[in-house]
Amino acid sequence: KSIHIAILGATGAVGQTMLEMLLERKFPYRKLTLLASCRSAGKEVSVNGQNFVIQEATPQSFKGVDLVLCAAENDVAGFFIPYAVKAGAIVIDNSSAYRLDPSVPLIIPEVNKEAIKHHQGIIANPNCATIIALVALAPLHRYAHITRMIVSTYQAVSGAGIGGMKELNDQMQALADHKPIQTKYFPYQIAYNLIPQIGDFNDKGYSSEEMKMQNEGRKILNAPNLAVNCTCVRVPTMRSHAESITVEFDEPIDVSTAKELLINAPGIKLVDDPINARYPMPLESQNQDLIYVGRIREDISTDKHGLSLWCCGDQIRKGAATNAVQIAETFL
Ligand code: 11C
Repeated sequence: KSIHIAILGATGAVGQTMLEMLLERKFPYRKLTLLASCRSAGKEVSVNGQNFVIQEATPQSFKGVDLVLCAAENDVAGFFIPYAVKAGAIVIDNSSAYRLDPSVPLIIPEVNKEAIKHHQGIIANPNCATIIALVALAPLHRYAHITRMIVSTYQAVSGAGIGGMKELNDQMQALADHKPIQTKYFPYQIAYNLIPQIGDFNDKGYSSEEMKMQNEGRKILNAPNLAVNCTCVRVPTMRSHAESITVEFDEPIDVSTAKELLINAPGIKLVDDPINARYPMPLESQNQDLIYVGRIREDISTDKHGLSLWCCGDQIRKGAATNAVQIAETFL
């Protein structure tokens, strides 16, 4: 119990859930420091009857801290993390600031835990949609290498944080009350709508969220030539992302082999009984840590060893906070 942990960005959806996951998973610690901007300093957070007081993050906050779980935005993470590393802490960072830095391991424990050993103080937590896809695909990739992925995501409003969840609830209420709706976290009304933009577009017309699937996927699977085409869509679900994925392999892999591999894989719940209308759905996969996988079927549009599947996972938990705490657990 000698570890002093700090959570940077402790008031956001991911930061709060990191705290809950540390307590739920009984992570041993000596001291827990919650850091956020000066606006939140002095506020109390209560989890399972335990109260924690938020402190203002400053460059001096990391003295004596062993482990930092960072749930801050890129600019805040990029500012504070060098101070934390300099103070001797190991940082597990959920922002995208360091994910593609070659000296920073990008880790999903079920997929590439062994890469942690190369860390130099910072370990990056991947994007939530990438984590959910790769937990589902890694057991198949170990059997036959994936050469190409076509992905469409159906991403919950929690990806935009507590404000995004409130915006969906508020819009639903306003529409029910025949009142005008407000938009702040999403560019358009999200209630009863789909928005095919998450992040900014590049010159080829792909959003930053779509490019994360390619760039982070290549790094995590150690597959620099992996071909990825991704379309990311914000949908009016609360906190579980869903993904439709079609993959090509370099060798044959049939549906029953794929199911066998997935049923025995860590972090996965196979829900695949279409005759009885059983398949993964966001409402069933939220508020827990497993990635639900189903609808596994042969890709009938190709003779290149293709499979299609559908998966869902809680983006705040396994897509962010739980994955970060699992990385921390590998140091115990
Ligand atoms: C979303 N995936 O659903 C985003 C949120 O790179 O960690 C997290 C962005 C990231 O909006």
